[in-house]
Amino acid sequence: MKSRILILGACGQIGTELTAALREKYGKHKVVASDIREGDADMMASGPFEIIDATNYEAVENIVIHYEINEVYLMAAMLSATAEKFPAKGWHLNMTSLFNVLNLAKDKKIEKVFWPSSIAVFGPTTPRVNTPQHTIMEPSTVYGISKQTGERWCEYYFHKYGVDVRSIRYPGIISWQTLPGGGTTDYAIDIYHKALKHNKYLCFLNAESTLPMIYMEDAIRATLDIMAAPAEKIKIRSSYNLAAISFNPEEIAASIKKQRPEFAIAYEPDFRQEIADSWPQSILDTEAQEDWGWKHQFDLDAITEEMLKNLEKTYKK
Ligand code: AKB
Repeated sequence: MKSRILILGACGQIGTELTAALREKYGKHKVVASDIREGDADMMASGPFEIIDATNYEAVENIVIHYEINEVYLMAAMLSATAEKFPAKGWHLNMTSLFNVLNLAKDKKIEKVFWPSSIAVFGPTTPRVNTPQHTIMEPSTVYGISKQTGERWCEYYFHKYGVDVRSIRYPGIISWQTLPGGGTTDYAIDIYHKALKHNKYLCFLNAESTLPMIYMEDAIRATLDIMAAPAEKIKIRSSYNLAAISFNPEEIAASIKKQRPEFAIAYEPDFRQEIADSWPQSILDTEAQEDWGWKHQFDLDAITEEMLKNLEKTYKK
């Protein structure tokens, strides 16, 4: 029986830690990592790795056949801020890679797909506080439009072709191992780096920009849990709301100041402010809790402690 996993976009922020977690859970030879460039030394040494462009159907299909892959995690994507600068490239990467994977599953070349959606599927007309699973969705960013369209296609492939596709609407993800690239929520990682390096941070969002966020360890656990759940438990085949915590730049700065009283924050909002203003401030995730038992563990102060402790070690190396 085929029983191998392929991660497309394994060298990105989520892909790096997801690869490590899947290799830990299933064994290193069961998990093939891939990206358009080589990963760091840990990634390359810890199991099979292939250079693949996720938008190239034949390249992905060849790897699926060669390694007898049955599960694909499609983590390659262009995030909100970068996709505003390169709309056509963002659309191409985010949609073509998804169709490639959905079509492999439709043709029974793979059995299960994980595809990440985002809080970016919501827009300025969505209720911003306690945003429910089912609500108005009129995204105003290229990234959000691609994620909302992707959700529709996932649901369509499930209903029409029986594709076992599972998805989460990730909030902003906070992690110390790999830097994010091109997102609007990236400030919530950069702030910890700058706190350690300079004791001050110039934030590209204003003080009141409350957004839903999650610690990487929680996000990885949610991803493993939704993929391990029995198929009948996954009742939503577009994408699940996933909540953890919500905070604004002033609140994260206050959390850092508890450990580093001399830390200072200033604000200089740029084009990303408009993106943040179009997204929810907090999310309701009743369906994820009820269907597959989701519950977050890390609150803001626990995240701050983990981030400062781990980044400090990294900078001392
Ligand atoms: C971004 O900021 O673009 C991402 C996201 C919320 O999906 N982190």
